[in-house]
Amino acid sequence: MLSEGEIGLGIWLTIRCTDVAELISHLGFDWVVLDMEHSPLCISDVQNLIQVIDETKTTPIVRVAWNDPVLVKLALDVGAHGVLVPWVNTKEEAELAVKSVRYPPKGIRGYGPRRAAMYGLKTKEYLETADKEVMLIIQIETAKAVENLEKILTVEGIDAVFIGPYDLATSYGFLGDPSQPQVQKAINTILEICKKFKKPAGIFASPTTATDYIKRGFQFVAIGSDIGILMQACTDILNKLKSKE
Ligand code: 3PY
Ligand code: MG
Repeated sequence: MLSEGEIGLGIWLTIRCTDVAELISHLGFDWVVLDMEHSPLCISDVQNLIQVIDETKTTPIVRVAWNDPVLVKLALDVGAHGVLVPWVNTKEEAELAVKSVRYPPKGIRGYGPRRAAMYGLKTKEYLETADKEVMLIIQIETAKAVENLEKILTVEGIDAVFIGPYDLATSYGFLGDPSQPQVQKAINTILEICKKFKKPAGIFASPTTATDYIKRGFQFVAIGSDIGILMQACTDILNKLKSKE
């Protein structure tokens, strides 16, 4: 979808429940991120959630807790179709992320594709296609990463860039507030550099900011998280009903 210039809509999954993942993936999201950086999802939760998501057309991407080959191979071995690697700030860190998702000789991914290769039923097919098909998305979410972005994007093997607006805002001195003009300026800079390098750019948004980000040229946009949208919907309903009393 991204290579054909289409827009992909996604959502963050953080709730440790297959029912929620099943419902969300049947709703028609193009992709979901199973968040292992800021949620209680552990690797067995992630495998259970991917098992239900795989019944749908939604692509399961795992955000690993850190740019670490050990965490990346675990996520891929339970069947993630791609990984989102947080806090990639330098060219060297981007090189590490690329190596983590590729088998030797291109990379350093250890061997053991358990569920990804359907427990041995599809080993040959998986090994022939994994390096090509596993998607690597790097997160750009600090001022340092913005400064280094041109160098970072010279690294071969990065499929897409994703902005973490909250960490980005925090690194510019605005804790958790991406609406600040300086942060929005940095977001535009990232978008321009991605265009120059022909890399699809994505961002974590909300139901209210998603449209604006799509208009500005983001190709894959998270409309928020399961828990955030649940909280907002319940709050809105309660406020509406209570104000009529
Ligand atoms: C951030 O905003 O920092 C993110 O990582 C989005 O999930
Ligand atoms: Mg972040």
